[in-house]
Amino acid sequence: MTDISRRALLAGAAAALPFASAFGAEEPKAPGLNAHAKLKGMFYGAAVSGDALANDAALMEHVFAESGMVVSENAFKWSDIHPEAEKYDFSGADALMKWAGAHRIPVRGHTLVWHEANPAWLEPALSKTTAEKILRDHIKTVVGRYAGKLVHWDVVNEVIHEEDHKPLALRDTPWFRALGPAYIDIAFNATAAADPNALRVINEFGVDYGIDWQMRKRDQLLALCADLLHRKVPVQAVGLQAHLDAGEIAIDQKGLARFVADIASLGLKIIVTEFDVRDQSLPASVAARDTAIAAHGRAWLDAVLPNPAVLGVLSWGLSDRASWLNTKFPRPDGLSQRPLPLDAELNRKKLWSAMAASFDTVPPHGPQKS
Ligand code: 9MR
Repeated sequence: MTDISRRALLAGAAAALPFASAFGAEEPKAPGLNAHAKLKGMFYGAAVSGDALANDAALMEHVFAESGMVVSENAFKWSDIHPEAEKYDFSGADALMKWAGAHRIPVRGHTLVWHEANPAWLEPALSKTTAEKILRDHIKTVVGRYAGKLVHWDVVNEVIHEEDHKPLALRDTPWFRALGPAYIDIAFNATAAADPNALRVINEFGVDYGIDWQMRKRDQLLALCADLLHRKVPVQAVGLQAHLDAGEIAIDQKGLARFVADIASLGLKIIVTEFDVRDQSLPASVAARDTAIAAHGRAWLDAVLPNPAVLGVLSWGLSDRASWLNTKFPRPDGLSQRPLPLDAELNRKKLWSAMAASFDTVPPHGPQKS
């Protein structure tokens, strides 16, 4: 029996007995974050990079131990999966599907429409006459290939940007310029047609804090969702990215909980899709950073998770050994950030405990479907 198939079998056993370890003496014994989430009818999962999948077996073992869902950090984006107009490259996406299938871990798809991570050919190719067919063909091909295998799709990503002064506060993107707001309807309808069973998500960032622009963005996201639902566009869930900043103001728990309740009252589910807590404005002390990060993350989760419409939480990576934040928001002192549940040596941090404790303290959400 290969190591992978042995683990796949053990995963089933571990799922049946959430507090029984499936591992030998050298492996973590305490239940993973997903076991904590699962007891409350939710899931925990992590984004996986192609590099981790190909080169970091130790990290992937921990992904397996902690996760009840995975998402590819980049492999399903246009730049990876559709690099030339007439050429798809499924190699990265298929590699994650293979790993997840062997480990019996559900996979979510990210993302079908975004203004970033697009191949060079795309923007010049989009015009009023071509864009709809390009979008429909891409979705039919990509969603169709993984139909019945992916549990969610982030259909559109980061479509709100009030500074662009467009209707419904929509972002001015190549898709918007070619098709107007209708590109969102087209994307959701095409996804529903290609895989009716994958949960269709509108994914957004910058709605985490009670600061002016984020409070307006909460209202803009709610208004957009209400408009889509009113016009029978088949959106089913809101993805809250939750890229938090421990140096930001305190979490407005009441306002945040109300925002989540407002999403739920539209009949939409909620998924925390890209949780991490950056620390680039905090002093260097690791102990102080870890404490602040854990408290900040816990405050956010404690406000959001009690809502029964919340299906689960994914963090954007599992271990501090690889995070986008060190490139995008480097610390002035050059130290690595500590945004994720495991440290760079794959040890559980205070943030891990805070996440587990947040799952432990919410009322059960009822049985999980996916
Ligand atoms: O973490 C991702 C990084 O590796 C990529 O270079 C980048 C561009 O594709 O995207 C990062 O992930 C983003 C996600 O897809 C959407 N929300 C924000 C994430 C961080 O930038």
